[in-house]
Amino acid sequence: MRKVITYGTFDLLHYGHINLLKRAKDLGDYLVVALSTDEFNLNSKNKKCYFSYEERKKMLESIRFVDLVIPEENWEQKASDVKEFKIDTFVMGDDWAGKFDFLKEYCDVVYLPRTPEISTTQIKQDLKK
Ligand code: C2G
Repeated sequence: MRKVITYGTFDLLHYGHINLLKRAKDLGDYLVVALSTDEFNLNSKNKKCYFSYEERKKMLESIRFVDLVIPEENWEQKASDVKEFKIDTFVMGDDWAGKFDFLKEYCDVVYLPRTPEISTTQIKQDLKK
């Protein structure tokens, strides 16, 4: 069984996230999503989420090609996650291209093209208009 992992905040879940998750799942048989906790978002990513971790987790778990959601609590956990969950492929959108190449020591590393025109920031800005 080929296992894939990806990381993110996934706030205001949108079709750009879904496109990423679908392509990530297509690279294996089992998809783990490491979901940024509220504390990690606030303290380390300067993101204030609209939905709480529990609400974002529930939404991700309802996506049929997501098999497991775990918490992302810090920047340093990726290598241990890859080992602990016996991950074959690490996937991120290409806004992160090159940033996680150190993981090539443990698994394949794939950066997928982002879906253009959509982002949580854009949604928030549009709704303000
Ligand atoms: N994404 C995408 N297309 C978009 C928006 C997002 O492909 N239009 C991808 C991002 O590239 C990322 C994933 O969807 O791979 C989740 O996006 P975010 O929730 O914005 O994730 P981010 O805040 O970049 O967190 O340790 C890694 C970080 O937790 C990544």
